[in-house]
Amino acid sequence: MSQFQEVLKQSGLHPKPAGLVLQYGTAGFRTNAKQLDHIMFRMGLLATLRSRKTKATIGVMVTASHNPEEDNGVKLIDPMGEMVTPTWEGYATQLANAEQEDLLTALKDVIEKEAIDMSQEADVFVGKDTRSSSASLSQAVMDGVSALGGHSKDYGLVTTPQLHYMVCCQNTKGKYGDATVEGYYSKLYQAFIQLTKSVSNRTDDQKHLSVDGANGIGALKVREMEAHLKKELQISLFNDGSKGKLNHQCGADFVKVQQKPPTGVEMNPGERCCSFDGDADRIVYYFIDSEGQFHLLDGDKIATLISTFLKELLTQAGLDLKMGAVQTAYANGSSTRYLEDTMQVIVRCTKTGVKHLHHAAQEFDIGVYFEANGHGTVLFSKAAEEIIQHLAEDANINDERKRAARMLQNTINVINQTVGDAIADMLLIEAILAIKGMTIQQWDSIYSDLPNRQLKVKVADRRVIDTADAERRAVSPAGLQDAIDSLVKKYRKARSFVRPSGTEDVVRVYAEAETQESADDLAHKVSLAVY
Ligand code: NG1
Ligand code: ZN
Repeated sequence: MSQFQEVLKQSGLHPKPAGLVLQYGTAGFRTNAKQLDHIMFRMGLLATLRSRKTKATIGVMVTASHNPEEDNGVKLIDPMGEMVTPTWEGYATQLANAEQEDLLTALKDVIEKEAIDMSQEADVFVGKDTRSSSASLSQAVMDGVSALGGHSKDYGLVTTPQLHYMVCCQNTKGKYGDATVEGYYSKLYQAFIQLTKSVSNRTDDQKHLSVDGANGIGALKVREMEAHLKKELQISLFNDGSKGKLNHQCGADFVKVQQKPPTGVEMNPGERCCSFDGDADRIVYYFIDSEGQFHLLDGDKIATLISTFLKELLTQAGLDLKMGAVQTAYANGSSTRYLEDTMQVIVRCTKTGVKHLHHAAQEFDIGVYFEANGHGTVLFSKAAEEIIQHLAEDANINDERKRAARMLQNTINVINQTVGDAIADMLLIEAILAIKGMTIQQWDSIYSDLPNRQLKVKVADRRVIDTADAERRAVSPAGLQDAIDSLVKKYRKARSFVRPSGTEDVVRVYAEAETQESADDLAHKVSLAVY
């Protein structure tokens, strides 16, 4: 039977509901799991084509991250672990929306446009999160791969960043690490142990961290990782999935947006806590102080901590490498000011969505990128990695320079350069706090966040809002930006913007101002202007 006949036959088992239209958004397709079976099958087809085109292994991750348990989603991962290109996002949308009888035509269209050699081998790595729908949906992806004659490897339950890591390892022939879950842990924990080994006299309190696993995949993976950490990090795991519902009243998104602790976590004053999201690519830290007040240390605070650490190491190592930080419009104004004015770090602002930040970060020797919501990582250019490695191996330099170069090397190894990774970021942050002998309170007090508020507004069609200047200004509908500007003028130290979400059918409103009351009030008034 020809490949196309097989596709036709198999696609009948994964039929598309007539008329259903979905869009490949900021994080792939994401919606109620019941609408996704045909999408998964078709993404299996597309990943197979992408693999043939790139002559490399492609990843397909089944997850809806921080969305509710009832939702699911799918995202393609390109050869170096990065997101697929905009052209292929377009193909994804075309394939997803072709009615059943038009599927082959849509498929052949991609093959023709991209001049794909169908005799080429195709390899697809598949991973899934803990949602109840993920098992059958990831099977649908694999059905799509095999229908088109590709090979799939099922990694089963993995975090999103673990699958990115596997794809990168496979395509760099092991240079990035072993493409196994064990290889991932061993790379990370060895770097963590190296980073922390010179820190003496750490008390049990300093080694202790409470982790909110969002009742998801991150919880399972933290458990697996823990055994390797040789008590250098002692984790109390909450929301491990044994009782609660995925992302419900817990997880990084809940904590960041609600600005309050998750349920299910026992918190004592001054203790470090962190929350992962549903696929463990985001992390935020927090604590309550002795007065019971909640303090959030989000992606911006994480970026600041990491940038400070790296800058100090570069100085100690005597290296003149260009370091930059990349943020989005959601970054707290105080963090941008601190990075630019106090730290003298170059800051770039991009549109929301990891691919934009990742891309901008690649322009530096060392690019630290974080979304305020806790998704982020550090990228080192190949040249920077080589310079650091040479220095670490140079017999003619003093101990301080050598120590700094080795720390930079271990930072490269502990961080997941393919994508934001809650586990990798957690290990780096814990190592930095240990090395600097810093408490979470001291970290928090590096700068004070401007009070802020994020709201969602349901509108008939969110696409009527068009933005410019890295989403900081609305260019349509006419008059909206003027309305926002005149509202902002009424508050001190205020800033506000609106943009259509790429993952939910809502418009997001962000406001910050000198007081929480002002930020809340401004966000509310801007929401009314959006209607
Ligand atoms: P949208 O729904 O486009 O705002 C959200 C996050 C993004 C990104 C994606 C993917 C905010 C304000 N937005 O996108 O930063 O993480 O989800 O998960 O946090
Ligand atoms: Zn996520």
